[in-house]
Amino acid sequence: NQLDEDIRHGIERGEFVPYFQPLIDLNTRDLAGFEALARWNSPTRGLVEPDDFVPQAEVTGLIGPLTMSIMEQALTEARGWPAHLKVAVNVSPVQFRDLSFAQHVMRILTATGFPARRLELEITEAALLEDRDQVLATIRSLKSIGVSISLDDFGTGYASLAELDTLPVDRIKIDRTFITRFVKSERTAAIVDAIAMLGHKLNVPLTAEGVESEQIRVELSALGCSEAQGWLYGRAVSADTVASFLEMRT
Ligand code: G
Ligand code: G
Ligand code: MN
Ligand code: NA
Repeated sequence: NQLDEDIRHGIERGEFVPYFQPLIDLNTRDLAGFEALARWNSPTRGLVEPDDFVPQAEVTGLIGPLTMSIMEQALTEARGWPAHLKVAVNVSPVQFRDLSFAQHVMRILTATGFPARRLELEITEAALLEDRDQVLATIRSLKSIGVSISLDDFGTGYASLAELDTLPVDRIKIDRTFITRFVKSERTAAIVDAIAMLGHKLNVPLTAEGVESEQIRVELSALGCSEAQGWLYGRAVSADTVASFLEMRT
């Protein structure tokens, strides 16, 4: 189909680029790094958001090359940033089932010279549903070279709490639907409380996504959330915008 063809050619022509959304350390209130979010700079469609191409690319297998291209560009950019900043990259569940994925990541780390310990890969709970042993093997080999793994969109997926028990994740990202609602709804607040408690007990730090107000930030800090991301701090912006922002601060 046309979309598929356009995505394929778009990858070849370098139309897919990373945008970057700031991650804030809630303890120091300082910038902790950025999450890379793919954007499609299409000559015919304009600037396209992931919801309009990621699902299609997952079906056709193009998500692999697309994400690796985003990762490589993001790490190339990030090499010029201050050395304490990390980069988070979204990885599709299908990629975690690919036995060569960890090697691809290592190749990109070597090629870009970006340190593994500053790279965080975000997986969603859906990754855990199929081929669990393979997914675990991939996670283990990535962790063995120093890459960290975070569980994205937590609370909306299908992973049972029992799976969290055996899954070696370094961070949990609370889905933004909970965060945007929780100051307005006691039920949602109870759920966020429970997730915060879970993070503490499992000794896994939490990131809150979708932080849109100072009031939400205060409540999350009180709950012991260590990192935040959202429009309160900034939307995803181009690499050039990040570069000039970072230059201004130093
Ligand atoms: O920026 P936006 O909120 O539209 O991104 C929506 C979602 O799209 C992200 O949460 C992430 O799950 C997915 N996504 C963004 N960039 C990439 C990418 O490079 N690779 C993969 N596999 N998913 C991505
Ligand atoms: O990886 P993930 O699918 O969570 O990507 C983050 C998505 O969340 C992006 O599509 C981005 O546009 C969106 N987003 C980021 N910050 C906020 C926010 O503060 N509020 C809302 N409503 N959406 C946000
Ligand atoms: Mn994400
Ligand atoms: Na998310």
